[in-house]
Amino acid sequence: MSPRTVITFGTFDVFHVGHVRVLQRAAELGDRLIVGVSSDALNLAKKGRAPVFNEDERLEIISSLRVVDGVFLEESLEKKRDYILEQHADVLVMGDDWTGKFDWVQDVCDVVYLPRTPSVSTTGLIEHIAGLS
Ligand code: C2G
Repeated sequence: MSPRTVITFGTFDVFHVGHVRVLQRAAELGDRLIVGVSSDALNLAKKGRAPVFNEDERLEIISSLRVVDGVFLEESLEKKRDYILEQHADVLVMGDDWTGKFDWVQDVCDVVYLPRTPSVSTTGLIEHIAGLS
């Protein structure tokens, strides 16, 4: 049987334990894990602010993880199906803040939403460090 490829996407800015856990749990669903890291431009469009760490730094961080087998730059949410086909992915994994949002790729792969780790977020960390919370 051919290896089962898992794909997931995210900005992974100000890398934290919620990111580690979703990547570990995604990796457990298959034999290899490929991660699409959101470009700086996509993050700006999605969240209205530039990431703290730029896309090259975030790609470097994610590709250094033991559970990650490959990375690429995600430039558009609408290209999700193209990325899945290019990477020969069998299953798309996303955190449950995205529940239902990517069901439209179910014609090309399985789609799994995993529960988010509570009480930690990039936005919360930025506000904490900035002294706002
Ligand atoms: N995550 C999590 N628990 C947290 C925070 C994040 O499980 N406490 C998960 C998210 O659900 C997501 C991944 O970590 O699956 C990356 O989170 P973000 O960097 O916030 O990703 P996002 O900017 O939402 O980008 O194509 C979709 C996007 O690229 C997702």
